[in-house]
Amino acid sequence: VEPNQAFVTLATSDAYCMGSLVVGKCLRRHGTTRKLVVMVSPNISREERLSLEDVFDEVIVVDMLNSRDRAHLFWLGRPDLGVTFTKLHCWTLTQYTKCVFLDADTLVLCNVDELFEREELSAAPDPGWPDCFNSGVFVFRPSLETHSCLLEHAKMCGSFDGGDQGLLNAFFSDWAIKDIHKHLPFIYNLGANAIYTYLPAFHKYGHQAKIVHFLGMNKPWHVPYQEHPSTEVPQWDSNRALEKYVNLWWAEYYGHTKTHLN
Ligand code: UPG
Repeated sequence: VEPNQAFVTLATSDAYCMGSLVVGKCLRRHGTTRKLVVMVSPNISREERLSLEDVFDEVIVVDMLNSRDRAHLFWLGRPDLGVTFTKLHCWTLTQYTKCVFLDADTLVLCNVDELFEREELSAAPDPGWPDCFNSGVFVFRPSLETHSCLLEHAKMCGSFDGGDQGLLNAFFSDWAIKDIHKHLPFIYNLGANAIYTYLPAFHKYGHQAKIVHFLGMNKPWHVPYQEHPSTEVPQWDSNRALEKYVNLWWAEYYGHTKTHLN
């Protein structure tokens, strides 16, 4: 057990709490030896908070930060994502020396503790613009100094997408070219949309996936749970491939998955 290292996630609404709960449950099920931390905003319900306390070592209440950057969020097509600035608070968790941040809409498929061998700021390429990293999965070192530099940067320059990802890419701006060790393989942050955009690659490499990320508007908690999904997934059907992960997400949510390590 590594008491100085933690996985960290974030939820600012009850819907995203469902996602965070699944992140915590799948990390536990796959036998992580690291601490589990969830940052929540003060508005989440008592029920959601109690279920998070069952799974996480720490449930930390943080202030909601919002970029309120309507113009850039408009280009992103996601007016709701200004609150992702709240993610920046993860740098204040200085009771840990190294952490891995996971968005609430990620699903961990196996033990990924080896991510702690990486340095700040390690992340996988964003499927939409691979010279930017996707900020749904990243390795970082908590530091109050970095935290205040990030807030200062946000104040001075804003974010080119209105959310945390634009800000973090501008701040850690040499990520694309400086150090290949800081490029996590795509299998640590398999954007669900990549299944549609490069289906042959998904067929070749998809079985190696370690973390699936349901980025974009459609989240697994918006999709009804199929108690008895068909097990046959036709090779050519990207919808069905995605359905398999959505069902696994619900199985984690309800605790229907096997508890032994695999
Ligand atoms: N989040 C909340 N409440 C919200 C919105 C977001 O808690 O109302 C948290 C949550 O942990 C979520 C994360 O912020 O998973 C990112 O938001 P999400 O809606 O999942 O964004 P994505 O669709 O994944 O979009 C991308 C990146 C993401 C980045 C975001 C904004 O994948 O990592 O935060 O763009 O730059």
